[in-house]
Amino acid sequence: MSLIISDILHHLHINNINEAFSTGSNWGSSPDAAVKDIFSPTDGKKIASVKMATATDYNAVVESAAKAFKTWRTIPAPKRGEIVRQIGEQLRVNKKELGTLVSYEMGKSLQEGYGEVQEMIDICDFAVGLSRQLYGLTMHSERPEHRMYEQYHPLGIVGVISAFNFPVAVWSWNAMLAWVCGDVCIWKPSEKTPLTAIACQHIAQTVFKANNIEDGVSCLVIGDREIGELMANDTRVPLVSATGSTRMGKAVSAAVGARLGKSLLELGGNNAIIITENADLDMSLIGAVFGAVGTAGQRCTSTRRLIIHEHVYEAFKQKLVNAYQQIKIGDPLNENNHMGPLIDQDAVTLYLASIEKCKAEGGNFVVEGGKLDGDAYSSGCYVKPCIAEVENHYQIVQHETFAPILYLIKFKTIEEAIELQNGVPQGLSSAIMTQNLREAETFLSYAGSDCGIANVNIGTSGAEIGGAFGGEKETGGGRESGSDAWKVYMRRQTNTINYSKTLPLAQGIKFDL
Ligand code: UN1
Repeated sequence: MSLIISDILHHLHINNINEAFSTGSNWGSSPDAAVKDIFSPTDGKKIASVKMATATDYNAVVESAAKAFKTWRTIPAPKRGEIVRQIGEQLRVNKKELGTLVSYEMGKSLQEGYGEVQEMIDICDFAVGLSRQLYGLTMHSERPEHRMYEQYHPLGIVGVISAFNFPVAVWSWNAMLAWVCGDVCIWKPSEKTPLTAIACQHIAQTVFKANNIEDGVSCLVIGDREIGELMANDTRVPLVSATGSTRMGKAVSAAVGARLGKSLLELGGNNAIIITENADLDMSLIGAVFGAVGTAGQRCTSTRRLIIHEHVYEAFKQKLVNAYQQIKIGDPLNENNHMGPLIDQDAVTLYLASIEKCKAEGGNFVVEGGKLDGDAYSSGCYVKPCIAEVENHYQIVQHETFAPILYLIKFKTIEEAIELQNGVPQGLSSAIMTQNLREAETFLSYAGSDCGIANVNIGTSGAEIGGAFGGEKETGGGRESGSDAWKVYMRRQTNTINYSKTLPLAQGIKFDL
């Protein structure tokens, strides 16, 4: 086991990574559980060997979660919020170690690793406030001496399938809200990043235990696709929240839909920034470069396309080319580097294949890509961020490649820019850079961006937790984290109460006996 990992696990009081703290929510108890070796994309070293859950393990976890739900839902929401507050405190205490682990296991820069933990802390704070709200409405009844209102009850077990790129933050968006709502959670993290999940599970479990809450409110199941399939088909799991590729989301949605369960999908993006002739180009540059190379282009909100006005096209292209020459690529734990590796060799293969496809379709690379070799890049997962001039209709441009490939597209009118921005199957995030009110408001209007997120003078990535996060079209339509996203974790009940001495029927219907 690598030194970084053993130090961090020691700090977090984790003695055995193959135990989620206590038996009730342990995923790998079957003697026939397979073991998977995990390697860091930063240095290629083996991080750990993690047990993979079997179907029997999964079943035991669901039973423990179902049992825990019966008690958890009886605890008043503000008291549940108090426990989430304590989890937030523990995340604060362990921010440095957890952020380092995220960075080492996933490969994002240390700053972004810390940012991811901060995102968890922020959603804890949000959820604590929410635990004293969870408001329903009251309505006026059409009948005399009647009262109508609605209330929200917990759903039960929430299954959370998360991706490698935000190995812990996306879980926390779901888990913290679900917990204050009175639900219990079963988390299936990406099998590419199980250690950060194990660390968070230990932190949450320590807090639940200290508050004498029975096992099963926070469950972790590390396993392969089969576990996700079991969850999607399981009628004991009323809500499945899944983050990942559109292909995966379609499969989850079909399985959950077939049993009329609820799914919350946060799938691929193909995010563009429109840079108009009225943009502040220096500001636009920071937004564009961070959006494209941050997390090595592996955010679902990463900037994949720049749609640039013809009058500023050449000038902005030159700025980009200069900026890309300054980007330092290497060990993400070294804070001098802007960009770390891709997650694994498969991702590198996909990146290289996408560059070839782009060239075959006529793409003109103004900054060349390629794999990086040499001692500093020994894991084999480091690549160069690159930029290509393309047409929006190219197949490769229509497709989300999880890598730092940035496409440049030219436009003449704002209407054309919006059409290009919307002219892809995905609809997650979008942005416009302009100091012109008309352009900004057109972009935000009903005739503007068709995405779930539309920003002005901000890049496409780095959303705050306070807003609802998600997108339209092939992005799946789900909304997580802030605003009223909590409602999906609860069931709404409409209550009408008659305190009169008669029983009048609605719609004035007469029915006398
Ligand atoms: C994701 O890539 O799945 O807006 C989530 C952002 C982050 C979350 C990204 N706050 O870029």
